[in-house]
Amino acid sequence: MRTNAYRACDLCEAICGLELRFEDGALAAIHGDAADPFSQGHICPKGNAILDLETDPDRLRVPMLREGSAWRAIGWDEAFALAGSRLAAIQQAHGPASVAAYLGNPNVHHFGHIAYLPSLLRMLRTPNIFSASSVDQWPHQFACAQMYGHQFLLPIPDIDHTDYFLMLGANPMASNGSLMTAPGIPRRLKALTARGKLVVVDPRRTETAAIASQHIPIRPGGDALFLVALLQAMQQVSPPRLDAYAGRLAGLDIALAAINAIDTASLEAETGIAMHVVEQVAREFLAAPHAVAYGRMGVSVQPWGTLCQVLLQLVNLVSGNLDRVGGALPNEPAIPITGPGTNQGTRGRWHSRVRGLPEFAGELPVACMAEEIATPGDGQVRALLTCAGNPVLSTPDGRAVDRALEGLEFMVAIDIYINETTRHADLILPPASPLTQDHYDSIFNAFAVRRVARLNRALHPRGEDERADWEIINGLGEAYAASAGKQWQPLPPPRDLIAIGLARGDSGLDLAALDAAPHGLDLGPLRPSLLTRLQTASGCIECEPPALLAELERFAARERSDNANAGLRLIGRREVRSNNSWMHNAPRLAKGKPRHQLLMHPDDMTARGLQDGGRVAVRSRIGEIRTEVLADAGLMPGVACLPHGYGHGREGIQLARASAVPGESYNDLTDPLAIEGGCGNAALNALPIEVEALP
Ligand SMILES: Nc1nc2c(c(=O)[nH]1)N[C@H]1C(S)=C(S)[C@@H](COP(=O)(O)OP(=O)(O)OC[C@H]3O[C@@H](n4cnc5c(=O)[nH]c(N)nc54)[C@H](O)[C@@H]3O)O[C@H]1N2
Ligand SMILES: Nc1nc2c(c(=O)[nH]1)N[C@H]1C(S)=C(S)[C@@H](COP(=O)(O)OP(=O)(O)OC[C@H]3O[C@@H](n4cnc5c(=O)[nH]c(N)nc54)[C@H](O)[C@@H]3O)O[C@H]1N2
Ligand code: SF4
Ligand SMILES: [Mo]
Repeated sequence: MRTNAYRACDLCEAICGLELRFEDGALAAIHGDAADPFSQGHICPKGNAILDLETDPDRLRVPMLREGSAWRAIGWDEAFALAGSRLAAIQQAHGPASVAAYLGNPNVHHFGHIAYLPSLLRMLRTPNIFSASSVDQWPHQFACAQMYGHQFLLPIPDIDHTDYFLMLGANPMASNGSLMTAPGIPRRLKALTARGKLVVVDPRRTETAAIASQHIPIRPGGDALFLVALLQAMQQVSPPRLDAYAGRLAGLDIALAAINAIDTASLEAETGIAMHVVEQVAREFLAAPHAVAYGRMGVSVQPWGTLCQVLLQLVNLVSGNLDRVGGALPNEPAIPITGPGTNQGTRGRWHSRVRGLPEFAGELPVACMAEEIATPGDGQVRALLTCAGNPVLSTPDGRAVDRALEGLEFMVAIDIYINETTRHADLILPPASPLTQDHYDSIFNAFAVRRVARLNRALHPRGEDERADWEIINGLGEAYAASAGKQWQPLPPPRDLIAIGLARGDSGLDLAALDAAPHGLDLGPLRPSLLTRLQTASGCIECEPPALLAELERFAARERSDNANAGLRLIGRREVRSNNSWMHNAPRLAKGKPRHQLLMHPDDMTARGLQDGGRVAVRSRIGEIRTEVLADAGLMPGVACLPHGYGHGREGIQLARASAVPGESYNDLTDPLAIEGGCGNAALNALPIEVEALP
């Protein structure tokens, strides 16, 4: 018997609606859901790979206990009791800070993780909480926290209504969009380039740059200077257009004066971009009926991440496109993530023990996690909880993270695989398939380019010996509380928490309304709401946030490197068929030609005597990896490009398919000391490297 079921894909931020066909109860095929008003049938190869995830023989279903290098299945009660008592005992002996937590990217994609973890983490009372956010979007959140008073008052580019889209350091044709949930990026960008102009600023001619109206190659790390020059040029064309913000701006004059004081004479030498190109962008941006500037990974995980994100907000502001249709404006999600009782984006309430890095939003920068584990002394981290994270492949100096994890007294991982990170765990607690769980996308609906809502209902019950993600957190919470002499209030199932979340909002939606719309609901386009929702103490947009002047000062004193002779800089890339570090075990994605290679400009290869396809050693201050190099004339000379998330050759991982995928880890090269100055986000891109031919 055939049945169809509908659910949003939870693998990336695009939240495409899927039609899942079951035959005799077994998942048989997946298509894009044409009736989803938001995604309109869009699906990418990863959406189809859910078929592989569901049947993956390496996927764990029951708790696994490590004994030496062997793994043994154990019961859930035994597993919870062991984890709870070990974490509590270590804290009793060494204090609350001795237990740390690392939360990875998929947490944000599962209601059963994201809505439940905070209670558990609060009970642990540890300052040592780390996540993938500090190798990702922290500067974006930090800029918004400082300027608008909330880390999630995050203006989203109104991709469907803008006429001029200035895009820095993002490749949505491969990533499907980020902090811009927009399923069907190809369709949306095609409409944009037909209606107006897409300008991509990127060191590589990416898949997105290739379809853009204009590609402006930029030297990695050059964006801050480019944006300073752009803001200066915009003021030459027109005075700031501020009518819409009357009475609601603080410090703009000071900010612009500081920006205007920056010397841009070295623009072309440092960025590779000529001043007349900047002037052209300034004119066109201001002439367009609606325009928006947006920057993602390429500008956040580099040395000037926060500065770039603040400058981007200012570009939208002074052109009058902030909080305006066709510009950048925050979503008003049905389940609010801003407003009273939410974390606005605290700062500096505590500092990391070893390097003294300040907390942001309740977390410390993950670039300092390994040293907190490896450095002896009072407050040393001795036990770790990871949830849906693979820091060995995803965070700076992965080999140091590897060694640090090896030295832990106890590690428990909520994860579905025995991989590069979880192989160090004493205990792995695997959640049941997400398809067995009710899910509401509380995060990506909030970053969507339209106001949308969708309840994803469980498609079948979990196996009897399996546990849902939220049940695991309850189990862990209860067992830890019992050992630590604390109280754990078990959290109700997702449907109940989703209903509570909806009731906190003002969309008027409830569970019944969502249940009645299995393909999701479209509530309309983005609307201006930022000015009425500002959460700054002044009630104004803080145009001159503390980070800006400090960062501009540091920027003015930067070491200038001349594009022409500054050596090679490494940048990353994403590719349609991979998802960070964890989907190379899916045959549908891993098949076909290898995709792990280093890309270099042919001139740079010739200068080093490198052969197309040849083996090379890539070295940074931190380490060396070996891989193959391919010529790519679409890269700026002086730039090399490597995807992250490879390196499955490490011992002891149980991923039959992924282990056979070639490629080493980008983050065996990245430098934990390379963090941007605003909030401590890792500067993974613009990494100085050397490349040498191997025999
Ligand atoms: N050099 C370089 N490094 C990068 C980046 C880069 O561009 N360049 N990108 C950074 C970015 S943006 C991110 S978000 C991070 C990601 O960093 P991480 O989140 O640490 O890494 P992932 O590869 O997403 O690993 C996800 C983990 O979750 C597990 N998992 C998958 N599904 C589930 C589930 O449903 N439940 C549970 N409990 N576990 C699950 C997987 O087995 C895997 O262990 O990487 C960062 N690292
Ligand atoms: N297929 C696929 N999709 C994904 C993911 C995946 O792993 N695979 N990961 C998901 C996650 S966790 C995230 S956070 C998003 C990220 O989504 P995006 O940010 O759109 O993705 P990236 O490919 O990292 O894009 C960064 C771009 O910045 C460029 N770049 C590097 N350095 C610089 C620089 O100094 N200046 C400028 N201007 N550009 C620079 C790179 O060439 C690259 O094109 O993607 C998500 N979607
Ligand atoms: S674009 Fe993202 S949400 Fe859509 S099918 Fe692909 S992975 Fe899933
Ligand atoms: Mo990410």
